[in-house]
Amino acid sequence: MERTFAIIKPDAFAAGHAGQILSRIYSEGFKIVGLKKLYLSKVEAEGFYAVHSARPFFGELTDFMSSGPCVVMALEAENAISKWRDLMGATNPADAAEGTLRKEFGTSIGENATHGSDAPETAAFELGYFFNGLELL
Ligand code: 3AN
Repeated sequence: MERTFAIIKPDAFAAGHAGQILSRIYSEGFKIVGLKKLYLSKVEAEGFYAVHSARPFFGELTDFMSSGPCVVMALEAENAISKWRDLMGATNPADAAEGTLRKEFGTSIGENATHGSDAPETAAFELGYFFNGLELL
């Protein structure tokens, strides 16, 4: 079993898609080990995306992630990291495959409905950024 970190981003939450995304998470066989709604500050979003701080879209990305409430989750499954990234689809919704969450709910490369860790090291950092151990029992 593996754990990954996932976000229902502010665009999808504001559009009322959290319920449908949670339904897909269950039907695809993930266990939701942790879940909370948060309204990130700009500084909290910058800390989360620090690895992207040199990218030209860093300001836009952290403005968007602090623009409204989101839902953060710890998901558990076999190969959870790749399984969740497969379910999300490509970063740009225009390139995402049919049936993926970003295809269905994303509107642009920035406002793409969901986030998922891309490797075990990033999953460990991201899970620890938002959840303490007692919240993931
Ligand atoms: P992924 O989330 O699929 O791993 P990354 O790591 O390439 O994608 O991008 C990190 C975040 O930055 C993504 N959540 C994405 O929405 C955002 N992003 C990537 N490219 C752009 C861009 N050109 N303009 C705005 N936001 C972007």
